[in-house]
Amino acid sequence: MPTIKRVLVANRGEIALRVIRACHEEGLTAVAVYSEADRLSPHVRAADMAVPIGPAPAAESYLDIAKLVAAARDTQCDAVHPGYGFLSERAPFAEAVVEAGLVFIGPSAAAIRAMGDKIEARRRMQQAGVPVVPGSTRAVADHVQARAEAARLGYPVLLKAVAGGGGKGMRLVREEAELDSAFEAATGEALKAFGAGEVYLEKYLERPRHIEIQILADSFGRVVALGERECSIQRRHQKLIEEAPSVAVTPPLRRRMSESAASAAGAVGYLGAGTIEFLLAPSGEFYFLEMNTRLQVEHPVTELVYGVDIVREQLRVAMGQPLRVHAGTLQPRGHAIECRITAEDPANDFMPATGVVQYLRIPGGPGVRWDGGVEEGNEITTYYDSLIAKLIVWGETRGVALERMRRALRELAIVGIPSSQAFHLRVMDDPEFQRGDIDITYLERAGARLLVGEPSPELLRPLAAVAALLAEQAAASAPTPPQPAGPTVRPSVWLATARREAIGQ
Ligand code: MV4
Repeated sequence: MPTIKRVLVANRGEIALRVIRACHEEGLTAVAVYSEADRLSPHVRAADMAVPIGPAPAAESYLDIAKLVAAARDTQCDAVHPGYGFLSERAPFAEAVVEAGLVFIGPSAAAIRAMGDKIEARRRMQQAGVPVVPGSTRAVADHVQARAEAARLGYPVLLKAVAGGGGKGMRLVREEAELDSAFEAATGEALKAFGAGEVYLEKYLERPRHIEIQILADSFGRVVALGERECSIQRRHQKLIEEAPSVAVTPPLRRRMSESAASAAGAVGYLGAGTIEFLLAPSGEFYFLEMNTRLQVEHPVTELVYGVDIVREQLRVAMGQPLRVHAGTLQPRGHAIECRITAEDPANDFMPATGVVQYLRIPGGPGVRWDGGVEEGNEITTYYDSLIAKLIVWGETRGVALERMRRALRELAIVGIPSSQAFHLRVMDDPEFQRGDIDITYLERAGARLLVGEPSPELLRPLAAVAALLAEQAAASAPTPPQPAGPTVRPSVWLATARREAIGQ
């Protein structure tokens, strides 16, 4: 049984902090790594030790396998947690960690590899009795093969990269006339993105939901499914809002999808936390899409409705301990919603924004969870993704959760950088979202009505500044209240803004 006392957290931001917290609750020490851009990040201070791993560009820091393995060795770590993104689904990283005599907190390199090859994954799933979308069993080598395969499946078809995932190298083909150029485009994009140009074909499903099943597997051969997450609200293959459970999944459907997901995990000898993505067609049929062999961004909604700490279970499994969850007793309780608060400007086509977080008011109160990795004074740069935090709420019903999310979104204040906050509020207010009437085309279709009426910062700044000045004047003319002992109160950001504006700077 592997003894683990110290874990290297090979990641940054909110997920590094999330993993460090789990380590501490499990009685383990945690070692952070950080690039030059992340010197002042909360995850660095939360850890028991922190190792600098190089310059800001990820290729020279968070993606450098040799540096991460060396950091783990130098600090006498026993295990490495990869988080999500970066090296989390790179088989060579899992191999390098194991070769260095450390535990990789995740599945085997072989399982990562099998699921990374989309045709191999489809083959294995079919063998395990998991429904897959009708499609090719081999890569299509040229236009001739592509035409024959598309004719067999019937249009519309999707060209997908064999090494793909995340929508890269994917092309929708509605009729034969479009096939040749789509084949060229998909091949070129796949080659550029993955260094492998092979593509294959699938029948295109119209307006499905994206539903995924969380699984956990231990080294005693037990696989447990923790129900579904509804992840249909996406933009350019970036999820923005996730919830659990899905309004479209009935208990019998949940049972069938969970059984499929558990077979899928069993088929590759899976270990730890993983996710099976499905497309749920309007007909009610579901199809395997891909397996994510890592912890996912949206794992907290599952944690809240199942009362399970997925990261602590990952750590336990890696230590050779049995899962603490039992398939027979699992029932979703209530409803959870997650909004990804990103430094992106919805009014400007969701362009990633950069800048310093000058002021941050974090929502709280009953049923509210904030998984963040940024604090006041931190700079959001273009080196990494634009996630500021995940705001997650729980309620007894979907309606209560929705109201709670609105309340929490109103409590949130972020000054210094544009964010998706107001956009999320508009989604919460949208009747279609409220009815649960969503599929993967929701954001595209709802786009315009979700974007209207955003007050511009140019309008808000002087208004806020005037409000701050008036408040200061009111305070000055009021009788002086007794001053509490303790640190001096910091001047308001708005007051500073007002003074700056007043002197024309
Ligand atoms: C599909 C599909 C429809 N039919 N496959 C997008 C990313 C990659 N994981 C697979 N994707 C899709 N595959 C078939 N046969 C539609 C998508 C898709 C999608 C899937 C999930 C969530 C959002 C999406 C947005 C566009 C397309």
